[in-house]
Amino acid sequence: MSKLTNSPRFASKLLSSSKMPAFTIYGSRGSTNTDRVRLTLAEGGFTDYELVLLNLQKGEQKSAEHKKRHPWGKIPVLVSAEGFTLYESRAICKYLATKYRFPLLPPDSDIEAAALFDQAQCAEMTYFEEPAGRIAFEKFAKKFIGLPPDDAAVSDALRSVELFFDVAERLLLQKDYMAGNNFTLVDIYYIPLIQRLFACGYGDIIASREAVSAWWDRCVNRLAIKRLLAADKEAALAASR
Ligand SMILES: N[C@@H](CCC(=O)N[C@@H](CS)C(=O)NCC(=O)O)C(=O)O
Repeated sequence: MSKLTNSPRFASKLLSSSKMPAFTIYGSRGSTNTDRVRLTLAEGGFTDYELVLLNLQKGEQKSAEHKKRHPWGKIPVLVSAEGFTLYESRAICKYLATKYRFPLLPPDSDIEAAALFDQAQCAEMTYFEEPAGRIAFEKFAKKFIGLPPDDAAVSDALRSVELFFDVAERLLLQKDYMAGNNFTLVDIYYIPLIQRLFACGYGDIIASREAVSAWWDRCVNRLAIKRLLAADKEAALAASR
């Protein structure tokens, strides 16, 4: 287990300050679910937290200690200075955006906008995450555990992701972002797995669709997101040298 500061540079120095951070995020290097939370914090400009990295290959997420934080033994988990514990990346992102007032959610007073946000979040979780996650697992994660990808599973998942973005293309011709005309958490939710699609050589799924590609550019060209992604890329390169 290693403790990092929240510096935009993923590989940063050990905490030396005695001041208690507002909360700790238990995550892992290269975890798309952890990155969803890190991107939310970066967009909110929030830095008063500690990132504790668990080594998934060593099974640190299944330790009795971690299972007290996450009963299914997964990451990410947030533990506040007061001891409030929360798991599930999207629940953590929404909690953070609400508590620290990041402008990433529709106002509660706009019932229709809030419902459209929920709808967009459900679409991302139901139709996108599973096939995109399968591709990331087969083509990316399996490399690190020395297993070959299941090519049939990849082809099947690719078909589902293509179909998903055919629909998204039509929707994004009518609006700038997934939940409407404002950038929200739902747009952030897509970023880590789409990055994996690019890393696995499937970026054309995004680039070949005009409205989807324009949406993606709008998302990744946001200053805070661009900075975090660039710092992670640099850290990953340094780690591979
Ligand atoms: N739906 C959960 C998924 C959590 C999850 O599957 N995390 C992965 C890392 S990205 C994990 O902990 N894998 C290790 C394991 O399953 O043992 C979320 O959004 O937080």
